[in-house]
Amino acid sequence: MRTDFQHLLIHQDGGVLTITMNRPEVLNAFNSALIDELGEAVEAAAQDEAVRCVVLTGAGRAFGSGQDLRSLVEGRSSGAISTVSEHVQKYHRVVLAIRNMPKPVIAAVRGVAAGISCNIALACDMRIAADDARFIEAFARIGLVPDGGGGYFLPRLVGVGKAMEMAMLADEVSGPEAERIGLVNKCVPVEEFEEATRAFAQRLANGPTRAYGLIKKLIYTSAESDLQTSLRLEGELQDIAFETEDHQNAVVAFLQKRPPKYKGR
Ligand code: T3D
Repeated sequence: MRTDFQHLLIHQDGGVLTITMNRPEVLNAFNSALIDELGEAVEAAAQDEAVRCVVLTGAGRAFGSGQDLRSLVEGRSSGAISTVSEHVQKYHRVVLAIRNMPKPVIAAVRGVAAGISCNIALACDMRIAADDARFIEAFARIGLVPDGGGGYFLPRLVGVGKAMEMAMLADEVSGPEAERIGLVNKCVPVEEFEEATRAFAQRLANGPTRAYGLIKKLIYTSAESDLQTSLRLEGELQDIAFETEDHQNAVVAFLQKRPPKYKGR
């Protein structure tokens, strides 16, 4: 995949691809170029077999401060943004690319994750936060509703009552509180954040990638379906997993009393 983006840093270490949103002077707020580049990079990562886990993070002291409000105002007055629902579709491309990618995507959040940046973190499969993280559903502060899938992800992660509170009051949720309410998978001291993220991502990148893709499909589809449908799907997906090299080798490894080594196929 290409690496010469204007507002993204791309780094590959083994099977881990780290995508860093890089506009630190505005806490990685999204202008149109950043949204488009992120959509392109996530889609390319999905196609790249050398990538077995994606980490999405922000440069500097923040994950992201949401939509760049200066460019929103400019886009509105120049006519570049005609309807906001049309503009929001650019974010939908990113959200759908993350969810449809057949491998794990982790958001690594230090500092603030506000507005659409918060919701893009929620679209990821898992989240690791530093203890200086600040999650803010900032939309209501400027009289908007959560977009980028916030109305979908929030109640599923933290329950309806907490989702209402976060969306309406738009108060900050700290990293430790985010872990307590299930908004993030784990929160670590800021000085351990980089190493903890690296270890978490490396572990996933060394796992059975095909099975992980099938697990994503099973869990996300099951959240929307009845038990009968989910049981049927798990059978179909298990047929696929059963034929993978990783499954067959892992069973042999177990019987030979040695740890498995997954190749992602
Ligand atoms: O277009 C559409 O499709 C509509 C969809 C909208 C989706 C959304 O994301 S709505 C929510 C938009 N975001 C916000 O409302 C958050 C605005 N920012 C803040 O409230 C605060 O900056 C933070 C709470 C995020 C962080 O506060 P703090 O004190 O840590 O930092 P700061 O000093 O406020 O910000 C540092 C700089 O970043 C500052 O610039 P300066 O003064 O150093 O030149 C600030 O203006 C800039 N900045 C921060 N957020 C944004 C921003 N510039 C443009 N847009 C931002 N969103």
